[in-house]
Amino acid sequence: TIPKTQKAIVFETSGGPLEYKDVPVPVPGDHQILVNVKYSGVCHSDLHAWMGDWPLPTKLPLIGGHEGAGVVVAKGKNVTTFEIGDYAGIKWINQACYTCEFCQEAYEPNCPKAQISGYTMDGTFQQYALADAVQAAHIPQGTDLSQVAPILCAGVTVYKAIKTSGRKAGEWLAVTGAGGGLGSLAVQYAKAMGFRVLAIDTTEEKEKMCLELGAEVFVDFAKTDNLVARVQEITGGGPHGVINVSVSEFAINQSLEYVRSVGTVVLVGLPAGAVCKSPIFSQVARAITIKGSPVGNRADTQEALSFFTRGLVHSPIHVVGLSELQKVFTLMEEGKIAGRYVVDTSK
Ligand code: 8ID
Ligand code: ZN
Repeated sequence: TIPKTQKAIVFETSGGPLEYKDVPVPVPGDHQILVNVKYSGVCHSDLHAWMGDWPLPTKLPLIGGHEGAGVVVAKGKNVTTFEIGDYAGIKWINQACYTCEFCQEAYEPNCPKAQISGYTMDGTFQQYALADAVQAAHIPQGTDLSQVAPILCAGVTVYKAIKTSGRKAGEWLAVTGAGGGLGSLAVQYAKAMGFRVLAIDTTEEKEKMCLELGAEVFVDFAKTDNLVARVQEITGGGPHGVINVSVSEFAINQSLEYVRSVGTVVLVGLPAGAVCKSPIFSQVARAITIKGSPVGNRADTQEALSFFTRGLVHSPIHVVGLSELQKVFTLMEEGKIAGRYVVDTSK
């Protein structure tokens, strides 16, 4: 039986108090499933949403979260692709229109009518959350729901970003922010896809983790005087591609300098108010490509999940109760998280 009320983390104003309290359990619309969220990853985008630091307003009051893994407990009358008891994943893109020019070409993250979990609608920092049945991810029975949660945003996003780079197996791929949530998965997807991975981040804990996850080299940005020269030296002229998942304008602009000629820089991390400033002479003469990459579509999601299900990537997670979300945001703000925090909604 589905309860009438449930626990959630709610904020009324941007950056305002995160209240752990009872809220009503939502009722699914005709096209929606109601998911009993067991675990939700905590993405740095949730911190941006709470702070309200992007030029896109959130719904207020808001229940954040967009890496939710759980069990379908109810569904609307038009839903034919999920049954009660199925495992489902709630992603950043909760719903799209499927008719605009972008949806027609499967660029659902660019749909102007897309609904975003934990941003334009309530997300997964609650025990029961809604998802559009077309957009919700199908997760195989028997999957560890705490482990799979980060794949639903971090995994999909970095897998898509690596594909977007258009780079080939055997080439060097640098990852800035390699020790964080997206980065720790980017290192593994890149390795599984045949790249030589150069991980950039700081602290010995993140260095150890990145090397264990398959990075060939780790460069500590806080301990390296001339990072551009060091990265070019290690890679014999610069990495062929860079996946920027750091929350640092400085790191992103630096990647334009050390990337190899004819290389590709992919922008994923979204530091507030940041500008990517590419010197035109250098970009033209060195034939550098710069691409932006927002999450992924349904096919990217199922592909990214398949890498996980086959054991090619795993999530380096720390599990805490949903009630401790504030603590997780504080650690994230301080750059102290190696891997990903996942909240257990039952605590
Ligand atoms: O669809 C998208 N484009 C998308 C999807 C999901 C997340 C974008 N994001 C964005 C988030 O909003 C956030 O801005 O990607 C960024 C990273 O998210 P995350 O991985 O969840 O954040 P994290 O776990 O805090 O990791 C960030 C890492 O960057 C490192 C930190 O040490 C941390 O490990 N870092 C920083 I800050 N400065 C650095 C620097 N100069 C750096 N690493 C290398 N060089
Ligand atoms: Zn995210």
